[in-house]
Amino acid sequence: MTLSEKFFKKAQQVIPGGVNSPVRAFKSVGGTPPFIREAQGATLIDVDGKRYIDYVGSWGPMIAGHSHPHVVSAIKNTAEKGASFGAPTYAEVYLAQKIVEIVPSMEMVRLVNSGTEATMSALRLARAATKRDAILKFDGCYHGHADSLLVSAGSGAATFGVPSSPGVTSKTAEDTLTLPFNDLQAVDALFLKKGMQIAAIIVEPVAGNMGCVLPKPGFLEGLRRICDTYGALLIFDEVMTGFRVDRGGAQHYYNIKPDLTTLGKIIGGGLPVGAYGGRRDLMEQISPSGPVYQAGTLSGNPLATAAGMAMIKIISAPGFYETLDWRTQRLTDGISDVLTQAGVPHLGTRVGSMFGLFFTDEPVVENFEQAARSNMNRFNRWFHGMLGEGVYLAPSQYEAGFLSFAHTDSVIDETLAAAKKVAATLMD
Ligand code: HOZ
Repeated sequence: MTLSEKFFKKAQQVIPGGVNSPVRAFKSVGGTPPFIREAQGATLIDVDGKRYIDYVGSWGPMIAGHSHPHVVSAIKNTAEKGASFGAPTYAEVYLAQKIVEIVPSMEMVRLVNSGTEATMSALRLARAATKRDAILKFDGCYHGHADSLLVSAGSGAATFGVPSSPGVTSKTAEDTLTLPFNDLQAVDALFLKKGMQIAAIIVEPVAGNMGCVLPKPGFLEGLRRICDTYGALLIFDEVMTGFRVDRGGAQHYYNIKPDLTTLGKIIGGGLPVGAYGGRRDLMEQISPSGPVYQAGTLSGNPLATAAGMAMIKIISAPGFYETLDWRTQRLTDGISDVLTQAGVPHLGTRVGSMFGLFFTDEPVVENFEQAARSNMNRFNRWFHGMLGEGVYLAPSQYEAGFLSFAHTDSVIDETLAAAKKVAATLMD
């Protein structure tokens, strides 16, 4: 029995499913998740001493690679001066200022502790500002685990076949309208009927929780137009895409201005963080400047803020995103080549350093239904094959992959050599 197996067995006695976030349990792919001992650069090392090239990157935050020395020293230096005060610090202002400077639509920002907190707070604000109850989300998009967002959700909810969770009251679910991602006609038709009841459209501008699914040309622009026509707010959930697909996020990449944006992951440098922000007239409705209540003891936590600031400095180096972009292109092209050579039907997707791979015959994957039609069995064999070769991919077809700056050419070569071996076994 490996140490990971021992730990997993013990964990299941005291933690539901043995994990603190469902997808980590490997339930859909089977087997035991490696328990991680440490990580450096592009590499994870598990408790049994096995090394993996990591394409999960803590599900997005580790864009500079694990244990980047600048992030580590920012955390160390800050910890020596106190971990939390529950009182304002200047570092929060500095981070907020940086975010507002970099993300085109954000005039003000409130720091919170997770992406879930960010999305649920943004929705509360949208409802308060528009005095409407309903929201529209898209099937397979995941916006955290707040009640109103656990309807037709992606990520773990889709992976485990419970996209609409028990425990969410039917009254709450009623206010969450859902449509297929990328179906602008359906959005137009819904707004024609119910437009004046809808407070907001919330969308992952690049969906990263049903695999990586790109917006069709015109889709995001169409959402903007519809929101403007009906006085609804457009919320971009950029927890995953923010500072990832581009320094200014998907909104900069696609040149669309949402009313509100949610962030997380990279802006905490690997520590727990979230943020929501946008138009000043909206954000000024947040307590204590306005009546919409939202609070948190650890919000703007000094350690998370310091790690986030260090991370933003690293990613602001000239050429950072260009380098990530071509390295990711090299990786995804390389994987596609070896799968094609082995006769494995597949479809690769990518924006910046975020990527996906569907084992499918279909020429495009534009929504959850198409993503769900891909060959899960083949994905599982791919996943375990790669893991066996020392490449750690997300353990679900419904997740995206992430590359970091530490994934150098030689790391990518190593990955492609593993992919070639595994691809050769997939059609047996
Ligand atoms: N739902 C997260 C990714 N989309 C997984 C988070 C985790 O397990 O850490």
